[in-house]
Amino acid sequence: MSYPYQIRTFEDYQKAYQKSVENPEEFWAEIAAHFTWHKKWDRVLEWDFKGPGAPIVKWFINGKLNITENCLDRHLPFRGQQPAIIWEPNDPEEHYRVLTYQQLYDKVCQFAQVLKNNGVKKGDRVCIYMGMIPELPIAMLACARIGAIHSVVFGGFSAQSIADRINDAQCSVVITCDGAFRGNKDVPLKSIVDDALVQCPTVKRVIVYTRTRTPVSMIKGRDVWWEDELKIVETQGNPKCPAEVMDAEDPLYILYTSGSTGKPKGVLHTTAGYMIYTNYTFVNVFNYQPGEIYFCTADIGWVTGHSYILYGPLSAGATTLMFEGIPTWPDAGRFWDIVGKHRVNILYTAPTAIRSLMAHGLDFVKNKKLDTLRVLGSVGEPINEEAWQWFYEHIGKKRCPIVDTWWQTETGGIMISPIATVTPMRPSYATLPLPGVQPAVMDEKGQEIPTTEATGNLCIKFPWPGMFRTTWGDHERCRKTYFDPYPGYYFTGDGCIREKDGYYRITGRVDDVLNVSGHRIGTAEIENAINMHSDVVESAVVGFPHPIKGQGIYAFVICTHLDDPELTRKDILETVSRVIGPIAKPDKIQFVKNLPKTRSGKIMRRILRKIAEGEMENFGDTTSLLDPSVVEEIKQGRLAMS
Ligand code: 6R9
Repeated sequence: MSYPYQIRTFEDYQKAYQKSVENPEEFWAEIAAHFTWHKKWDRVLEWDFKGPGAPIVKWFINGKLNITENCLDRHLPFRGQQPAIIWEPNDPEEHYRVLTYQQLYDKVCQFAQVLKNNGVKKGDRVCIYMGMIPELPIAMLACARIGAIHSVVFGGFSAQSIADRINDAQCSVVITCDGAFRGNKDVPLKSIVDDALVQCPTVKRVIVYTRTRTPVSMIKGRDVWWEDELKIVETQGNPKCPAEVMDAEDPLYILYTSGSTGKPKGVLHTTAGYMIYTNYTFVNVFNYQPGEIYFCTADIGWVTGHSYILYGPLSAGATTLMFEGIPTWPDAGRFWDIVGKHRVNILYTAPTAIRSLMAHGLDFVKNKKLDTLRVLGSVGEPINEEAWQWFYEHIGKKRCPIVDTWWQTETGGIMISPIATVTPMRPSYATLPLPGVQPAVMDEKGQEIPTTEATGNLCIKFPWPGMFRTTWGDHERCRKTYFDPYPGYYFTGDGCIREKDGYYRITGRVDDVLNVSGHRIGTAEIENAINMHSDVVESAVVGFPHPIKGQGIYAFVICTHLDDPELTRKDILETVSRVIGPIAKPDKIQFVKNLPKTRSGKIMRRILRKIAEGEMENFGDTTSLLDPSVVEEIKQGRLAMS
């Protein structure tokens, strides 16, 4: 298969873009025609960003299909023997695994049958909490095969976070492993699930895959082994598992993400639009050529893994490499060893990883076989110029274009990005919108800025097929969060600058969402967790610039008593770890007596942000402060810390 809709020149891009704006329905229908459908759609698009039921977004109305037939079955006749997934284990001494399209298909069908045997039906929600092993995508695809909705929870989240997500989606089944290897650590996934399930009455079945041989307790009537269940399917004679025929708008998955309020939102993606959009953007942004080895270093627990380890690449018949471990183990040369070992052509990673590897020095890059690399990509946060240059020079050897891809869990796929080999690059710019994407930059009054040159908040004014449809169980919240701030527009939560030539530079979140090592975490979520500690009266969390993580977490905390600050600090970190997960642990905790509040009782985070940055002047307008002496006190405390 080659890709008839692959953009090869800048002129191609301009033409495609123009058509996607002038005639979006025809534009997407032509692309959709290259997929496998049980029944063609009646109409391409129905939408409303503004009315009382907004958002309403439906693509390929009444079209019928199954995404796994597009990711697996349709590739079998001519690339059944081609690797679909190459899996590199945590420990480089352990043998890697290769699953051809045929093998992946067989395993997905088999496990889909396991799910059926365990009572899973179309529309049921299945929580998946696993490490980065091939059984994770197998479990996801098996869900999609039978029409169940997967909800993958990142392996770094705590029992409490899992429980919240399971309860919000009312999952009936959990798929997990005994444990996961990450660097020199062994994370006891099953026992974390056990802790979570104490609070989850809807879960009737837990399927456990053996990875680490960590001892686990299996609860009779609830827990079963993946391997035993497969044997049952074999004794049933491995019945064929036909794909459930799904409506274009049937839900595919829920993925929880942080916003500015305390409770994570279940972002819902549906079937056809998501598939077509991830495929189109994968093929174009990375300029993927059939047979190439593509390596995305993300964890499948985040949207990048969903769209660009799994659905985008597999729907395109690509070879996707997944890595179980971490970039710095056994040493900081691991990514480059993997590139050499598997002859990787396209590498998609995150600025935080680049900065961390950069800090380890060039010795880890020396003598690595990087000559197969052709395209590099970055995602998750703005890539600073220094990291960009290092990546370009030392990894890409100035031969490989870098695609700085801006997008979000909600957008489903890449939105603003260079197209590799096509769009002229500019460090720290995500450059131009992809075909189908119509950005708008808003001013302080909430109006769209008409000129090309613009600075303001980034919105999107027309639907694209990959966009989310709602937040699970709470459509109202979806409207309030994303569509109320600028009526008629989807609000991204990001700020941006648009230059004279139309190039976009994304400047980061304008709401109370932090981006820590590329992970989205709401300040309110962290505050809620800190406040659970029995000695804590109140807390305020802000971000501060961090050389490796991009943003670090700074917490200002008021305690009832503070006999041993060091001990309390450790206890608070432990609390946050338990409530959310280690990724949300504050880098700095400053104990304070008061927080700077306005007369109306709002915390003035702007001032706290400055103090966290170490900036002690220029607080701007402070006239609404109730008690200015509070700021003075916090400043003194901050100076005493550093
Ligand atoms: C895909 C993903 C989304 C937030 C987004 C923005 C930031 C992502 C970026 C970027 C600048 C880029 N972000 N890519 N900022 N340049 N290339 O990361 O999804 O976890 O939902 O995060 O990440 O702030 O709003 P998600």
